[in-house]
Amino acid sequence: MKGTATPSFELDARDSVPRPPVHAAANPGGPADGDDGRSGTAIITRTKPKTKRPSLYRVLLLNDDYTPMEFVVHVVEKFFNKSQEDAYQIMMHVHQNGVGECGIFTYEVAETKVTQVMDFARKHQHPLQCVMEKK
Ligand code: TYC
Repeated sequence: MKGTATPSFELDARDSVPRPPVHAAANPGGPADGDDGRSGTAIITRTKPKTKRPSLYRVLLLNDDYTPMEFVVHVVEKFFNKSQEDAYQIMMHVHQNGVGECGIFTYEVAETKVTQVMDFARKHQHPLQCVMEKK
């Protein structure tokens, strides 16, 4: 918008800091609506802090016929911070149902988990698959 004659509205969704409105006293000769009285531009100020909840992603393990059960239990403990008992239940759920959830995370954390699990499985030459899906 800079350098054009088009009215510009500077409203940053990430800006959660409320700012005082532009008023006439700080805006000599202009009305109290943010118009600078000169170039036809205006600044809209947010009064209510606007927060956005991040999208969440399930991280899933897929069953296969070759990865040892103990290896899957270890993966779930190591990368998803589960107890041995919870990790065993998750592994058995995947073994019996074909797919199962290890945790729910924001995009970047989920992506990191998937990469860590896939790299670890490959390093140990197991075909274990880990994927993420938007909730
Ligand atoms: N089905 C595998 C076996 O019988 C065990 C297994 C469980 C593999 C979960 C992958 O995500 C998995 N050895």
